[in-house]
Amino acid sequence: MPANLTPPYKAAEQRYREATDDPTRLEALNEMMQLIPKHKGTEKLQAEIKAKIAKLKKAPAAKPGGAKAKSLDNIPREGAGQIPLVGPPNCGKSQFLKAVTHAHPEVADYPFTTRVPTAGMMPWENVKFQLIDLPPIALQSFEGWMTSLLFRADAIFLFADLSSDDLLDDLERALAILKEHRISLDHPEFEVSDEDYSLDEVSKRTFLIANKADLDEDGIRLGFLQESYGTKYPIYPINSQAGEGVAALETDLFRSLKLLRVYTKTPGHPADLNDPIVLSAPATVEDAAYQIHKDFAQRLAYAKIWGKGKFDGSHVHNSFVLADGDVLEFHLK
Ligand SMILES: Nc1nc2c(ncn2[C@@H]2O[C@H](COP(=O)(O)OP(=O)(O)OP(=O)(O)O)[C@@H](O)[C@H]2O)c(=O)[nH]1
Ligand SMILES: [Mg+2]
Repeated sequence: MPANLTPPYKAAEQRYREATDDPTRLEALNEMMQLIPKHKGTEKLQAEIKAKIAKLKKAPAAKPGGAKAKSLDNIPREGAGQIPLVGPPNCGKSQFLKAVTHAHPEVADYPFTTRVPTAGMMPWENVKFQLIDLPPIALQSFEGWMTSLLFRADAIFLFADLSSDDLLDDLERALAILKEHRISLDHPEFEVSDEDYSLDEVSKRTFLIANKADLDEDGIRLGFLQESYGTKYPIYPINSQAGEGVAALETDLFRSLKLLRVYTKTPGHPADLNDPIVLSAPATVEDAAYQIHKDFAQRLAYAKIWGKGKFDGSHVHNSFVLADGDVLEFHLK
């Protein structure tokens, strides 16, 4: 996401992507049009929003009582990021979810076991990421709702099966199917420029899980994977049955998403360090207030701050840029 799209714009875009009916979509698009920073870098995106508004205004209203579309993609976002588990059949996506969360997806030693999404929370330090187990990415199992879910993802965990001699072909096939649905999986440091940003295409930062590492004892298949994908993705050899190899992935995920945690306190009381507000860096005092409540940001006069390299309790204004670990005490107008 381009850095200069503001939190209110992003929130409106999120509402657009999550909308399941046209009036809500139209309302969100109008809001996005009002909120989008107006400069050359967003001209293409502005034109796209305008075109979508025009199209929706022309579209006939849905007939009341018509069949309701399935909305399997509609999983409310929780925690510090929503991360779908993506990959060919039988590579251990459900087993991974089972190993790192409290969820109980069906795991079986044959392909096409998973048919509907299952969410689970993966804890890391004092934050949690929401993982979503999906049906495999294959022609016979790919459904429309998966596209919208993947469009909204904060990152992707892509799976390869180290027990299979076909792992490279299987991965290539899955990536080609995603590409057909205008989803490209990219390097974690890849940033989409303003000019390339479009509501109809996405590029997602991706972490490649080389699963079933226990079944590749000599590391030969891992070597093939590294040769083909090592410059494109960071690769994590993992044994999902034993839950081994996950720590490096979790730490890199937090860093790569460029997240930071700030804590709030009320006067005379310490902050609750178990309950951070998680923000995308760079983030300001106003962004933190906005995350608590939209109105809160508008009513904010100033904040007091505690943190590394800061004088305890010094006053800061709304545009002050926060660091991971800062503690804030909000004062309203
Ligand atoms: N040895 C070993 N087996 C694994 C590992 N991860 C998964 N498995 C096994 O691989 C098989 C497939 O696992 P699933 O988690 O159902 O695979 P999936 O990717 O969810 O499959 P679909 O739902 O069909 O897409 C099961 O028999 C698992 O027990 C692993 O790390 N090591
Ligand atoms: Mg599965």
